[in-house]
Amino acid sequence: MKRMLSGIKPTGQLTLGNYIGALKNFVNYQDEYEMYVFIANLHCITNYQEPAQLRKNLKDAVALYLACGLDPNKSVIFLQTDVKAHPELGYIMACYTYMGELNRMTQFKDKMQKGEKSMTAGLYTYPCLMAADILLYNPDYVPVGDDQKQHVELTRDIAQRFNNLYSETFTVPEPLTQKVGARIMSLQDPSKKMSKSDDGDNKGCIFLLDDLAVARKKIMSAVTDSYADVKLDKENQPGLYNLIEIASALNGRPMQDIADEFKGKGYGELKKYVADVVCDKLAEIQAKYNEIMTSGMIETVLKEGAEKASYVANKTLAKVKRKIGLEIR
Ligand code: ATP
Ligand code: LTN
Repeated sequence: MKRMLSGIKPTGQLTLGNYIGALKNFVNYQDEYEMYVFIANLHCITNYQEPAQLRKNLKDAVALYLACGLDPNKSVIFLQTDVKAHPELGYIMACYTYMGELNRMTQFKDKMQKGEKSMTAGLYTYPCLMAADILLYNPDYVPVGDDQKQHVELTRDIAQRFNNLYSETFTVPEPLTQKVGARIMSLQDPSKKMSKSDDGDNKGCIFLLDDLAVARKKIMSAVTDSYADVKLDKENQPGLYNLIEIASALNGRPMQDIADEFKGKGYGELKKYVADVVCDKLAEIQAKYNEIMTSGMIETVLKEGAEKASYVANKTLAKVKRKIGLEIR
């Protein structure tokens, strides 16, 4: 069985973008692959998080993973800080990464160009920790949204560099992105990714725990265009395209099918359809979430996950340290 690994960084509440671009796919993959999924809590603190809020976001993220269908009997689900090998290999990986490579990372460059003030060293070196997160488990595939592909490419480069320098140690992983839903856009500005952090008033971003009426309103007031003709035209009608993509990703209907059904009808009707699809999905997820939050199962899942993950991660770390010459025994 091929192995797959991915992580989510819950610096805020999980969004519909996270669900469509990441979580939903993990759930589909867990039957076919040996799945490792973790909450990247160390990655959260590259910028300041209010402690109580962070704690809540982390617990919510686990509950939502489970509510969305991730099954602890099929997947290893764990918290990054429960496996001590992550920061240790993260430091080691930083010693096999060049500053020039980190300078080229788009996510970092964008933040720099936007003139963000609190650029921490943790943010700069985070692709090294991400490489460690991945390489500790030797996965064949890393399912990610479009924006994370570059970091997985860097991970491949670091793995190859290490393998060449010593001997075959790491599996060189491949990033895996979906065709539909790899990049869900903001409902208010379809040229920008739907993101929990970029949006001042959150009108462009649907959260998995949004009140259904609020989510519906966000969709009904999504920015579209003035062509007044439902068509699949990503270039000229990106807002409409995004709405159709959201519905298609959630109910599996081909995008063209949905566009054809609403041809000649008003945008309002299409929006209502998309809102129904989204609200049905949110209702299903939220019902399970409420059950899980009161069940006490989160602690058990994380404890078992940490044990299984540590076993694999510690073996890889020991091998790496031996090869480098860090061990004297
Ligand atoms: P931010 O919203 O602050 O930009 P993020 O949501 O991208 O952060 P994560 O929560 O770590 O950061 O993302 C988890 C996964 O969800 C990643 O694989 C990411 O690519 C994917 N993802 C996030 N937003 C979207 C989106 N709008 N469309 C598709 N996938 C997304
Ligand atoms: N960097 C990712 C989260 C992340 C991750 C990983 C994803 C951290 N470690 C390992 C896949 C594999 C993000 O910001 N979305």
